[in-house]
Formats: sequence, C-alpha cells, structure tokens
Amino acid sequence: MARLNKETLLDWYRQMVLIREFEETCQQLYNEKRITGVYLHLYSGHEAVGVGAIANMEIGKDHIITAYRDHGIALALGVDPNRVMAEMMGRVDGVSGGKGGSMHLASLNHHFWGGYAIVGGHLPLASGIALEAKYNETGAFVICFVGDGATNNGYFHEAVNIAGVWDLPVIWIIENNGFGMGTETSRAAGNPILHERANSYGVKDLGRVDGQDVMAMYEKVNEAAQHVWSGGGSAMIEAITYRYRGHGVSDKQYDTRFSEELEEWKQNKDPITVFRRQLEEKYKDIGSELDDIEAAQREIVAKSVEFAENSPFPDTLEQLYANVYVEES
Ligand SMILES: Cc1ncc(C[n+]2csc(CCOP(=O)(O)OP(=O)(O)O)c2C)c(N)n1
Repeated sequence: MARLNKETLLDWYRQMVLIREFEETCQQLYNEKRITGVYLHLYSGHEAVGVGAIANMEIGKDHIITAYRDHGIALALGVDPNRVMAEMMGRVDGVSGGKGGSMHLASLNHHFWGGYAIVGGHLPLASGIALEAKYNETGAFVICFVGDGATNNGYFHEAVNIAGVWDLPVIWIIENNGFGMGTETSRAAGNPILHERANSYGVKDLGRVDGQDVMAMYEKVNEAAQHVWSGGGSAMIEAITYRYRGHGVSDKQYDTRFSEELEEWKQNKDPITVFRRQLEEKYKDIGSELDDIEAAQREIVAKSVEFAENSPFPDTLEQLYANVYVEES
C-alpha cells in the first residue's frame, strides 16, 4: 500500500494534470494536422480512474493492459512523455518505434502490454498474463481496464470466466463512461449494473466506485489487490466516470448532442478540481504548490511536442521491419 503522505498525493495531482494537459494538447495538434490519422481517443475526464488504480501497482512487477484509450495509462505509469508524444506523431523515438501510434502504446519495462484497438481483444490476454504470474508464482497481479461497451463483447465473458475458474490474479476495472461510441450504456447492456457480471463467473464483485475521486479509486483498487494477494483470485470494480471528448477525434457530434450533461460533469465532478479541493482542505496554503505543478506539466508537454517534431519518421527498411516478425530459430 502506498504511503498516503503529502508527497504521494502531490504526485497523483501531477499525474492527473499531466494527462489532461497532454490530451488537450493532442486534440489541438490533431486540429492543426500535426498529429494525423483517423483515431485518437482521449482520456480527459477519466484521469482519476487510471491514476488511483495505478497507485496500487508495483511498477515493473505488476502488469497492466488496456484498450485504445491508453495515453493516460502510459503517463500515469511513468512512461516518458517525450516518447509517448513521439508515438502520437509516428516518429522513430516513439514507444512503439512510431509504428503503433495512439492506440498501440506499450512499455516492456513498465509491464504495460498495450494499447489494443479491437474492442475486448485485450481481455483474454489479461487472463493469459495472469496465468503466467500465477504459474510462475511471481506474486504479480494484472490490472485490466475495460470499457462499458466492451463488457458486451464475447471476449469479456470468456476471459472473466476463465479467470474465475482458475482464480487468476486479475483486477478487472470497468471504466463506465456512459457511452460506447455514441450509444448510452443502458441502451447496449441488458443489465446496465455492469459490475454484477462478476457474480456470473465466480469473480469477487467489489461494486461501484466514484471514478472522479482519485482517493476513492485508490482505496477501492486496494481492496481488490488485498483480495488478489490473499489468493482469492480475480476481482471486479465498476468505476463511474465521464468522457469529456467524443469517442475519438473524428466524432464531431458528441459535444453538441450531450452538451448539457457534459457541462454538468465538467463543472461539478471534474476529477482534477475535486482532488484540488480535497488537497486544499487537507493542507493549508497548498495552492501555490499546485499552481507550480500545473505550470511544470504544461512545460513538460510543450517540450514533448518539440522532442517529437525533432524525431524522424521510421523510413528505413530496418526501422520499418524491426519488431514486426520473430525470426525463426
Ligand atoms: C471487435 C470490434 N468491434 C467494434 C469496434 C468499433 N468500436 C471501437 S470503440 C467502440 C466502442 C467501445 O466502447 P467502450 O468499450 O465503452 O470504450 P470507451 O470508448 O467508452 O472507452 C466500438 C464499437 C472495434 N474496434 N472492435
């Protein structure tokens, strides 16, 4: 369990601000055609979910895997923002050599296994990674993020079931942001209380958590980690959160279609504002420290853009084929 002292809490604040700043910069770069492609799925609004969950991990020991809304996860793990931004721009210094782009971030050192574009496709991998950890008795667990929409995909049911059968050490975190693309959760799920699906597969159902509150998120995932550490196997959490941007950058209708609801979340439940308020209540005169943190993150993101733009595209044959095929031995 992390020591919840001032230093730790400030670090969580730093991570959340870094993610927001990074994502909003990516949106701007996309508008300016400095980041290209059809897909770019931003994490703005979800920051407390990723940061609160990851705070429970021993980085480099425990494992983590997610879908295509992956930039915030990489940053919260401590992957270098320069290399993440370079990947956004398809440059050779990107974390995946510029060949993965926004949806395929990964980092071996951080045990961050991606970044998957196929909805639900990463879920069986989560169970597989957990099987390795259990078989080799590494003591590691796997955090697997899954969107509300992806819980309706067959992979979800197969992967959670096998995790239930074999008591695999996976913490399933459903990021329920209310939408799968433009479809509201309640219109796509027969039972929209998504965490209850755990019960069908013998997985510990830890219920819902306020995904806008990083402290609540940290504590809930800690409860899941205790369950896994005690040998109880898999656990499931449903984090209620909200997506500030459309499904991806090419989703042009979202802001106008849901403007009132969106504004309500931004005004009253923003994860960074909520946490700032909590910190200001706990520590007197912390305001200027928080302002300094914000300015520093703006600077880091601005530098990452510079770094990325100075990095070349992968255009030699060696660069293009590297890490694509495994050579037969
Ligand atoms: C197998 C498959 N089916 C459909 C799609 C198209 N698609 C991409 S994202 C998405 C919605 C997923 O929503 P959710 O799991 O709630 O994640 P969120 O985008 O809200 O984070 C769909 C249908 C896909 N990529 N893969």
